[in-house]
Amino acid sequence: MSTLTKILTNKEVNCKSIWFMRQAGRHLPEFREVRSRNKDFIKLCLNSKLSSELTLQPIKRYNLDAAIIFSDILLIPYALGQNVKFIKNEGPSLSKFEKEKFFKIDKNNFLNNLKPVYDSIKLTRTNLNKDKSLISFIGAPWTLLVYMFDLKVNKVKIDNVKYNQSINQIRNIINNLIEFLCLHIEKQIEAGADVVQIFDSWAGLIPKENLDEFCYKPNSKLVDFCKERKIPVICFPKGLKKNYLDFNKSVKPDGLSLDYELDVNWVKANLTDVVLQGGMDPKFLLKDEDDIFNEAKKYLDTFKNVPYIFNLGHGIIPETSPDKLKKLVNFVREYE
Ligand code: 1CP
Repeated sequence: MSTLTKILTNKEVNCKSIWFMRQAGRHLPEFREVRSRNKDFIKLCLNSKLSSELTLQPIKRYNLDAAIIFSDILLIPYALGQNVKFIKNEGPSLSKFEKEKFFKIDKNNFLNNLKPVYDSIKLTRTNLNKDKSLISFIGAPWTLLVYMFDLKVNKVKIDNVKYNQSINQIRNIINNLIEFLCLHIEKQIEAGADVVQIFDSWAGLIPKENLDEFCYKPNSKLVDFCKERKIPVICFPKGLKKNYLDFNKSVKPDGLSLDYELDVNWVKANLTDVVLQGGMDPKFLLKDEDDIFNEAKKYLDTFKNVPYIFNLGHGIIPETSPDKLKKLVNFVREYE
């Protein structure tokens, strides 16, 4: 059993487990090398052999306790018929959402589009040591909506979606997404993933009065789906601030990934009955070693007597030096 599974299922305390969000990707020269030869990012994600190789790159370099499959949350809108492009230095750009297409897509068609992800998981599992976890992931429905409707730009646009699309329409889209996300989770588990992480990276944009409906309930359905299959599940509802408390009470995931805005003492006092993960601001990795270690120490000391997985409060920033990250891994492993 991996250290990650031990902590998530047995709530083990003082068991060290380390992995990083976005551990595979742009901060690694070996990733940039592969990427430079593969200009189409979606195609790269759907190349089982390469995506498996990319998944294992950070394991080889840092000997982390878990690999996270190299894929993207936006493969879901892609597999549901929306065109997805990644523009250099700008991020993702999706073609206009087409309601008729979205509600018409057939399940077999959807799974067929994503088959290379499942093949990549199978391939990775055979090459990954048994004592390491293989994490699969999805984006939560709200976060997918943010990209599907291009809502990130400003808050006015979020109100637009609320009032232009009727609330009923949003409900239908979210419910349809949940069905397809469950299928995707199921196939990833069948292929050999042993932990699921749900990224609700834009949960912080949801107006308070809609949190239950757009965030807690959808996450809860996805968490229950994993629990029924006895697969540990970690949620990352980024930006919720003190609403992390209500999220934890209503969703009850096995693990809760902390973002870098949360105060560690508030977390320790309020987020109980759940395994905690992460929290440290990834920007610290751009500072001196002493600053990095002092910040890591804060998390390790505060969460010494509770089940805790070391990670960051969001993904690794592309400018991060792999040498510094390696030093952080060594520091965490050796710290008592
Ligand atoms: O241009 C490039 O080279 C592509 C960069 C890249 C990579 C390496 C993107 C584009 N996605 C990924 C892989 C990826 N995405 C992983 C792989 C495994 C790992 O963690 O190492 C994961 C888990 C994701 C998940 C993801 N994609 C999230 C959730 C996590 C988070 O960071 O909040 C989100 C929001 C996305 C969307 C996305 N994909 C890529 C970009 C540039 C973005 C947009 C981020 C934004 O809008 O700020």
